[in-house]
Amino acid sequence: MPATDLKPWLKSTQEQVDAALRSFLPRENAAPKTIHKAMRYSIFAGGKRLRPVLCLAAAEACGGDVSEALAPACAVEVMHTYSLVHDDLPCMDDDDLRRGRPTSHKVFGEGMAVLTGDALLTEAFAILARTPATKRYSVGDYVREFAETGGSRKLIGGQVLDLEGEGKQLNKAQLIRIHEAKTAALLTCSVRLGAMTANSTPRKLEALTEFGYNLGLAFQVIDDILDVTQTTEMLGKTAGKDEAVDKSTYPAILGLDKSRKEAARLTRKALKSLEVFGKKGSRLEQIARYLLEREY
Ligand code: GRG
Repeated sequence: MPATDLKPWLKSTQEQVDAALRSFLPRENAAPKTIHKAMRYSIFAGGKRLRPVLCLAAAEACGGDVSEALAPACAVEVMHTYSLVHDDLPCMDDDDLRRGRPTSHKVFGEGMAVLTGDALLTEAFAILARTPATKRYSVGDYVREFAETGGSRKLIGGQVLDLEGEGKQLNKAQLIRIHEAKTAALLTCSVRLGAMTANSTPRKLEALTEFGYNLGLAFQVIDDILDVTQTTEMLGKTAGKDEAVDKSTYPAILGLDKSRKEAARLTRKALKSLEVFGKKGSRLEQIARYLLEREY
């Protein structure tokens, strides 16, 4: 599949996901209006929809009907958005901007932003529960997979390690533990849920687990690199200067050059686990290559 196919496919898939999100989420004028407005404000703030795209591409790789994977694709995006809303709170990262717009707590106030995150996480489960069961996987299997990803051993656990590591110089192993939990876990869950809707064999599910893990780590390394290169670009400095480098990032620990090599190595590992899918895995392959080359 030529790489030029990816952009139009990404655009139409993102539109399909947005339309599904609009229909699954409570309407903006449903009472009480403020919370529904706040939920939609963060969901429709211009995210890349990477997790839903991965979920749908994984269903395709396993020979499934992509429409059956729309509910989990939306559920992972809604869980992701909840984590961003809470991560931006004054008691966490205290960020003013997200997806290029003022953060939820800046627009709606801190209390409402806490509730917005809570409501998004809860609605994510309601959306997930719409997923049709298959011969191998029940709705209970989807729910367990999803709950474990959002729980204290993955997303929340990663945030705990992040909070505890604040201001400290972390080593590479500690950094990987945070990124496994904060980033790789939800990417892995996205591809696994997509595969489960396609009644994936255990072997293919395992291959996608490997893929999601390595892609997730690669994505985070690339994100860290972009943070440094874009910040230095913005400040008109030479990329790699120490003052632009946060202590607990890959570039801070490995340097920019080694971080780029690490991202390429992890992407190669991810691509290797797609071999079992033959041509059907080419969409996932394109996405992995695209992420490695992305500039935003
Ligand atoms: C439960 C508060 C709480 C946190 C859990 C996932 C997480 C831990 C926090 C979210 C913040 C964060 C920086 C996560 C790392 C993963 C990452 C690079 C997120 C950004 O994902 P993109 O680039 O964002 O896909 P868009 O906006 O495109 O969806």
